Amino acid sequence: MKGQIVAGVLSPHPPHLVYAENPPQNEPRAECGWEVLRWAYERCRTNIKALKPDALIVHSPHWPTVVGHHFLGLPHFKGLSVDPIFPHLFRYHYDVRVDVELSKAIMGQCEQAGMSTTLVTNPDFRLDYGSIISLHLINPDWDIPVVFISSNQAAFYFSNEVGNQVAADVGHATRRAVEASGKRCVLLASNSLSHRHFVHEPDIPEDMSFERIHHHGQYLWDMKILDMMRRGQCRELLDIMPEFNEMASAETKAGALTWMLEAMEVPSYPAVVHGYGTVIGTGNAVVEWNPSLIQGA
Ligand code: 2X7
Ligand code: FE2
Repeated sequence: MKGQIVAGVLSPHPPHLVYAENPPQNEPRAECGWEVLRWAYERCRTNIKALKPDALIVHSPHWPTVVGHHFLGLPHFKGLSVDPIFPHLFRYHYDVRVDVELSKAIMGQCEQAGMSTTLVTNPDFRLDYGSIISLHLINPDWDIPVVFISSNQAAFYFSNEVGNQVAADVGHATRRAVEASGKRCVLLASNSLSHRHFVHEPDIPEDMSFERIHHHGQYLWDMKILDMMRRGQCRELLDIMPEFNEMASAETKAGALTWMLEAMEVPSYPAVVHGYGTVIGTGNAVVEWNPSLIQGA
C-alpha cells in the first residue's frame, strides 16, 4: 500500500514548555507557565495520537549542518540533552527509537535528487534539543518511532530564497520516501515564528508577569502568517517566507516549515491553529494540517 503523510504540525520547541510540564525525564522543576501553548499541544496531541502514525518525522533548526543533510542511522539513542542557553530549564534524559529504514529511505531520495547526505552511526551522538522537545510535546509517551532530519544551513547562508528551495527539495524527497515506505507518517516542523527574544529572564523563569512579545512589529508578522495558515494560503505564505525570515528574525529560516509544507504538497485547506503564545518574547504557535479533520467536518 502507498504510504501517506497523514498530518503535519508546526511544533515549536522552547525548552520552557517541557520545563513547565515537569516530566520525569527533565531534571529542573517548575511551578507553572506558558499554559496556553501547553494546552494547545494537548489538543493537537490528541488528534495526532488518534491517527496512529507509524513514524514521526522531525526537522529542527538545532541540528544545523553545513554539508548537506544528516540522518540518524542507528535504531536507538540514549543520552542527556542540555539546552546551551537555558541549562537551568532543560536537562532531559532521552531514550529514542529511530525508524532507520525510513531515515535511510529519505536520505536515499535526497541523494537521488543530487543532495549530499551523511548517516550518523556514532552511538554517542547527542540528539538536538529542538527535535526532542517537539517530539516530547507531541508524544510524551515516546511510543512511536522517529526520524530526525538536520537543517542544512549552507543554502540559507547564500540567501533565504535558495535556502527555501533546498528545504522544498528535501520536502519532496521526504514525500517520495514516505509514499514508497507504505507507512503513515506525521511531520513536525520544529520552530518558533518570530524569534527576537529578551536577553534577561526573571528570577522565577515561569513568572508570567514578564512574558510578552518582544515588539509589536514581530506580533503583526506572526498574525499575518497565522491568518494565511487559517485561510489555507500556504502557497502565498511560502512566497513571502524569505521576507518573513528577514523582518521577524523568524526561526522558519532554518527551513523546517518550508520542508513540511512542500512535503504535504502545499496544503490549500485551512490549518487548525491550536494556540499562540510568547516564550521569552518569541512568537510560537501550535498549528495542525490534518486532512482527516477537513473531510470529517
Ligand atoms: O530554541 C528556542 C526557541 N526557539 C524559542 C524560545 C526560547 C528558547 O529556545
Ligand atoms: Fe529554537
